Amino acid sequence: MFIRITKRIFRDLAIYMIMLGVAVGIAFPFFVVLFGVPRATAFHPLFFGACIVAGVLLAAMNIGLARRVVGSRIRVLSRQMKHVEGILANRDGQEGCVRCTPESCSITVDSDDELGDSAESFNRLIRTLSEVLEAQADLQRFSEMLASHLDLDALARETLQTLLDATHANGGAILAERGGELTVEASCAINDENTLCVNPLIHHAMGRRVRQVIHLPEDLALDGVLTQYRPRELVVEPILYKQVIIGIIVLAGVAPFTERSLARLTAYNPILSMAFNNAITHQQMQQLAALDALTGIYNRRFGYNRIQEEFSRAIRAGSALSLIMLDIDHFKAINDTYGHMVGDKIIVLITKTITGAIREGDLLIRYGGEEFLCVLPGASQSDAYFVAERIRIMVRDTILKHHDQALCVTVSLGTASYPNANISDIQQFINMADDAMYNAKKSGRNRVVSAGENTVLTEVDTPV
Ligand code: GH3
Ligand code: MG
Ligand code: MG
Repeated sequence: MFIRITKRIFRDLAIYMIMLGVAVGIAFPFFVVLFGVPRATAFHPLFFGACIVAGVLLAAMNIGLARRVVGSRIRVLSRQMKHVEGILANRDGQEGCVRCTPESCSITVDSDDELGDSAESFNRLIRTLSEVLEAQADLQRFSEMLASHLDLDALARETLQTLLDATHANGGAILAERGGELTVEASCAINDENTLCVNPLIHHAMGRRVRQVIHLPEDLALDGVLTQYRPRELVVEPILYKQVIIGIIVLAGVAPFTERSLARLTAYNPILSMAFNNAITHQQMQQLAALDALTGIYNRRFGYNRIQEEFSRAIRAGSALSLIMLDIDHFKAINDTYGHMVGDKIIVLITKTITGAIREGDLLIRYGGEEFLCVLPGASQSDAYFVAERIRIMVRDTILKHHDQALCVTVSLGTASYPNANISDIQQFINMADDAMYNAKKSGRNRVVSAGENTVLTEVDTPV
C-alpha cells in the first residue's frame, strides 16, 4: 500500500526510495557479516556511513530514471490533453475539428504496457472526438444552407448536391409529394427523371415509410436503370413531416453506401424535413397570393407586378411588348340563363383555350370577372393582332356541353403594343388595350381592335 505523503507522486516516490536506500544502507553491514566480513570492519562507522550514502545515491538514480522514462511519457500525455482542451475551449464552428486532426493531437504508442495502453486509448478518444466534431460542423453547415433557402427549387437543388457529396452517391433526385402526386424538384445524373414519379421501388418505399436500401444484382436490368450508369445500390429515403410523407430522396451509387453515409443521411433528415415543409408551405402561400382560385392563372394584383417587370425589361432591351385585353361577350346573359356555375365553367374553359393559343413565356392574367389580359413579350403590334385573332377564333369554336345543349361564347379583344404607341407607364398601356377592347365591343363584339389603328375584323355578332 502506497501511503501519500505530499501532493506530488514523484516526490512521494523519491521520499520512499530515499527511505529504502537508507534502510538498505543500514542493513548492508549486517548482511556482509553473514558472508564472513569481520564485525569490526562491517560495523565501523565509516563503512556504515558509506553504505547509507550508497543506498541514498542509488535511490536518487532510480528517481532520475523514473522521471525520465515514465515521467516524460506522462508529460507528453498531459501536454496533448491540454492542447486538445485548448482547442475545444476556443472552438468556433468547424475550426476545432480542423485543427484537432488525429495527426496533430495523437500520441506515439511505443510500449506494450499500461503507458502504451493509455496512449492508445487517448488516440482513440481523439479520433472519436474528431469524428463527432466533424459531424456536428457538417450538420451546422447543412442547417445554415437550409436556412438560407426558402425557395423550394433552390433548396432541393442545394440539398441534393450536399447529399451527393456526403454520401458519395453518383446520382439522385429529390421529389416532393403533394396530394398523392410526386414531382421531381431536383435531379442529377438521372436519365428520365419523370419515370421516378411512377417507379415501383419508390412507391414501395413510400408505402413502408422508412428508408429502403435496395441492392441491385449485377445482372438485373432495371427500367432504364434510372440513371446514366449502372447503380449497384439505391437508397430511397422518405422525408416525413409530422408522420406525413412530404418528399422522397433517391440516391444511386455504383458502390454500396457505407454505414457512415447512411448515418449522415439519418442526421440530415429531421432538419431537412422541417426546411422542406417550410419551402412547400412558402410555395403554396406564394401560389395562393399570385394565382386566381377559379382558373389557376395569375390574379390581377400579381399580374400587375409581372406586367411592370416585362415593361421595364422591354424598355431596357428596346424590345417589343404587347397586351391583349379580352372580355367575354354577353356574359351576363349566360349567368342569367344557365346560372353562375355554368358561367364559371365557361370562364375555366376559356382560360384553357387562351392558354393553348399563346406561347410559353407569354402571361395570362385574370384581370377582372370575365376579363383577361395577355402579356406578350417580344410581340409587335401585328404579332399581337394575329395572336388575338387566333384566340378569338379558338374561343368561338369552343363548345361547352351543358346537359344536351352546346353552349358557345365569343370574345372581344383589344391590343396595345410598345413601342408603337408612346407609352409612359403600364396603367396607360393597360388602358390603351382596354379602350381598344371597348371599341371592339362598340363596333359589334366578337372582334379584335388594335389601339391606334382601326384594324377591326368584322364578323356578325354571335348571340348566345
Ligand atoms: P359585354 O358583351 O358588354 O361584355 O356584356 P357582358 O354581359 O359580358 O357585360 P359585362 O362584361 O359587364 O358582364 C360581366 C358579367 O360577368 C357580370 C357578372 O355576372 C359576370 N361575372 C363576373 N365574374 C364572374 C365569375 O367569376 N363567374 C361568373 N359565373 N360570372 C362572373
Ligand atoms: Mg366585363
Ligand atoms: Mg363581358
